[in-house]
Amino acid sequence: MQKKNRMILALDVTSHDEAIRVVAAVKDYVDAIKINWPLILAAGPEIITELSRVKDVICDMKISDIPNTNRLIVEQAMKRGASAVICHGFAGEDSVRACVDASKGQVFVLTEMSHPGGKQFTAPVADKIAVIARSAGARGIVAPATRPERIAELRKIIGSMEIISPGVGAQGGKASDAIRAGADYIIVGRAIYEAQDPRDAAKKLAAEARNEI
Ligand code: O7E
Repeated sequence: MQKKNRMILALDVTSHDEAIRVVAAVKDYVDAIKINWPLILAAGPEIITELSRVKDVICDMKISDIPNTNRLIVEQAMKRGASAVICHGFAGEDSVRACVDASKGQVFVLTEMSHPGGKQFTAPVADKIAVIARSAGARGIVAPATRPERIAELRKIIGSMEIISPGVGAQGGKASDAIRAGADYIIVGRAIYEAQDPRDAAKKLAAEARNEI
């Protein structure tokens, strides 16, 4: 993933053709595409391979199982062309390590979730999860753009590992705040793919993210 636009597209659309249309419109303004269950279930896992021909694909299955099952999931995603995967940290360090091993380090570990409910269970343990991500050898963490002060705190724990940050736009976070707090990339979904002009929306958000280096 080339750090050019500092933005990752969250492609949570539920049709193959819509996914391809959105990607064609915004590909110049995003550095990677994150796909989650809605698109994988709607379009089939072949969509990973198809999109990987256009951009780096991050498979966001929020993997959170025992180590052996995690390994099997990650192997399938990587085999189909994923550049990285996202796992939860609450299943424990051995489960995170299984993802790290199966992806050769290309894992982002989810720490504190961006939605209001993220404060209930993920926030109190987010610092510990960041420590696990670091000691397991993950590539980076996921931290909330809706609480930029938490991005800054988590940055102190993980040092130079990467931070990717969802919650910009539809969830109320601001691209420039997240980048200024220490995020390497923002993750944006609805504010782009539900916009009247997705290309223009992506262009503006990428400009905001880039200008806050
Ligand atoms: O709100 P949107 O439409 O911009 O979409 C945000 C995307 O980020 C969506 O795919 C959602 O599943 C994801 N996300 C969060 O919104 N909050 C989190 O705490 C974590 C994620 C996530 O993607 O985790 C892995 C990056």
